[in-house]
Amino acid sequence: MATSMNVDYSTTIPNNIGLSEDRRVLKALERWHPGYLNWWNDMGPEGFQEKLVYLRTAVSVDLDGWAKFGYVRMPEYRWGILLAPQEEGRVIPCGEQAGEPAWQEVPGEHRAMLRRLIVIQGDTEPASVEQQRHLGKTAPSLYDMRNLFQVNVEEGRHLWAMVYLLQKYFGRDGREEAEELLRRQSGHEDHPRMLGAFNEATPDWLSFFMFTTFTDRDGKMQLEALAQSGFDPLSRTCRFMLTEEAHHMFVGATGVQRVIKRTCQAMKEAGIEDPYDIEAIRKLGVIDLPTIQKKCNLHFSLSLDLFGSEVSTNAANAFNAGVKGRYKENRINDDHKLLSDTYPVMRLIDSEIKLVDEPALSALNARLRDDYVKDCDKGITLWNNTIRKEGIDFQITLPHVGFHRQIGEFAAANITPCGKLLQNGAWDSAKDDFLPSKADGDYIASLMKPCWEPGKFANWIAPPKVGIDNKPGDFEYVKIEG
Ligand code: BYC
Repeated sequence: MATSMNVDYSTTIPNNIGLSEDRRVLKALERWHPGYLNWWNDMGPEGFQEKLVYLRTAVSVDLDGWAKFGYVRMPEYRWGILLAPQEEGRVIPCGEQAGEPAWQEVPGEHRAMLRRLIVIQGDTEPASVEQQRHLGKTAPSLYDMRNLFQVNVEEGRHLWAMVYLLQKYFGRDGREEAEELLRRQSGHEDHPRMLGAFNEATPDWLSFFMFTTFTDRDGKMQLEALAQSGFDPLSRTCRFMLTEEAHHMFVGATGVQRVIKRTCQAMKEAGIEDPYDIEAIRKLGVIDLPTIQKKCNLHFSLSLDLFGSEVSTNAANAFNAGVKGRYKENRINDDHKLLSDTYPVMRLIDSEIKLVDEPALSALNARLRDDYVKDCDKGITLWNNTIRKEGIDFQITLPHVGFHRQIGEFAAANITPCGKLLQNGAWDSAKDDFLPSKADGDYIASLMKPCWEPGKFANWIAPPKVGIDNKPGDFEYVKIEG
């Protein structure tokens, strides 16, 4: 049975973990706080730190009514540490020790592995804020600007969540790692962020929507896997983070959907039927569907790299140790040990892509990635339904998993979105058909002009169906003046 926990707002750091009684951790977090605020001011949303933004803040971990809405200046956001309630009798869900009581403290033998996973997870959160910091200036509406900032402050809270685990459970090296999380920077030459996709630029709003569709969804899958950890504080932390994550993917999937809708509507108004008549469509000031497909190809492939190698001893060890489970581990009906099972993995053998049975333990990254691809299909269906409803003959598709990869089985190969292997020369000349070219980027950049009048939207994006917190269409989500 789950026990509920109230959130204490009396300390500088709101929490439901009894921080006021845990002086050591409270002190450590209070020491880290000014550095975090410096980081937020230097690397967080550029140009809007003093503005009032209509944000939701987590005030409880009860699924009904866990957030309250109100105007906040972002540096004054109450970044809290919130864990899902402890489940009595929870057990380690997988691996050698499956069925034993979940750990409430870090088991010595798994300390290094846990620390690494927590640091990697923590590193992605501030990275995304850094990647998106310049987007406010070109927001296509106050509604979108507010959603961007909501995502940003929550990624900040997710950093707090990981830093809490490091400070509470990893002593001195945890404190050092917490400092490093503020020191690394997305795209920095000397101290970049840890994973590839978090060092890429997010140059425009379509990229932001694709990122929140695809990369945040990797976040969801990784958090789901860590929510299955036998280390209970990590599991509880990730379970609450997942509540917030859902909104981020909503922002992404509906953002792209609204871009698509506006394009289709503009095409119809102008009597253009051919979605490949790019020149004519761009003259309407909207983003043509083939370019949207290229952006989808790019962000999907970058996000697939975040699953690591398809066949991985790191992944096998983490599962075997009980520190990272599979997606929905607790609902899978098997022995949760996988010692003699196999799993079919797509591999490149003698220049052919084949499904090969691999030991299931080593194939866990591939399995999580397969679950991710299925989950991505939901977003794609939403987009294609919109295109169909608008009566345009076009479909967005997910590219082949081997397309444009930097990590794992397909890193050395050139594979088209349809799954055809190309030689280097052929790839070089075909690349711009698959991925956004410089000209595509320049065109999208030319559309990125601010549109900040309440209730107004830039020409290239349709308004949302409903407002945030049921607010009316002309609600002032960000108070730009004053
Ligand atoms: N880039 O056995 P391998 C999110 C390294 S997103 C650079 O293939 P493993 C969010 C790997 O570190 C979710 N390096 O993979 C979204 C290792 O190096 P070392 C973030 C990479 O370890 C939006 C070597 O290659 N959370 O939350 O099984 C906004 C061999 O590793 C990459 C997590 O990722 C890469 N892409 O799996 C905000 C969860 N891939 O140690 C937030 C925690 C691999 O040998 N992380 N390498 O030097 C993990 O579970 C795993 O570490 C990984 C990699 C899935 C990342």
